[in-house]
Amino acid sequence: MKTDGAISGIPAEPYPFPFEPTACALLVIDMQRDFLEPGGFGAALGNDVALLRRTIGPNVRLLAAWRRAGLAVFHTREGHAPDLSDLPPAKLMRARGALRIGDRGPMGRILVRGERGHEIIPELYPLPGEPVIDKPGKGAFWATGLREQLLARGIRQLVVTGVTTEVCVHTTVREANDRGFDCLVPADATGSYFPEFHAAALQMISAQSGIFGWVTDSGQILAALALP
Ligand code: TIU
Repeated sequence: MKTDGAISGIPAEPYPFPFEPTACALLVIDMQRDFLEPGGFGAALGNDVALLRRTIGPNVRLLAAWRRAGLAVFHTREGHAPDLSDLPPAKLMRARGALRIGDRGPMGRILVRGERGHEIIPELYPLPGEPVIDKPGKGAFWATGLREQLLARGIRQLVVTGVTTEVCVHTTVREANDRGFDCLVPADATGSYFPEFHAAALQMISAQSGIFGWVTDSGQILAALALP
């Protein structure tokens, strides 16, 4: 990984990330059964969930380090009210495979709050006190109040992990960037059903001098957190 010795921070593309731990939240995007386990929304769209499961280990390690350091952790879940009143017809009509949002599958109704498939996977289950942002869209800032919650805690930087790289992670990073947050994305803690989209999405973040943010690996962030 290329680093610029003149700038201190976490080694990243396109240059080191100026990490300020107490102003930096870990934002774990949509690590839900519906995306990572068989029988959920991802699988219903025809995807192989195994492609996302390699992100679990890096997220477990990052989350543990973040908690140990006493830093801010936010989780998100994509999903809808049981009456689907927050589901735009356009989203319902386009995301259709074997099952549609709201249909009953092996883990309950697809992408509906309160159902088993909507839950965050047990490996990454939120601790009491860690905010869980329920979002009806792909981005974590739309219709959620996330920006206000981050600002209230003095957060200016985000380490954004989770799934999928080119959909909810990317949309969130773009939204955060426009709202003035610096985003660092660890490549191994994000994943896609389409490896080529994963690679391209990460390149899009760091290209053009970091047009949307920085890209690194979880190991670099763990090393930074281990420093005294
Ligand atoms: N969380 C998230 O990325 N939602 C998606 O629908 N992703 C897909 O890749 N389909």
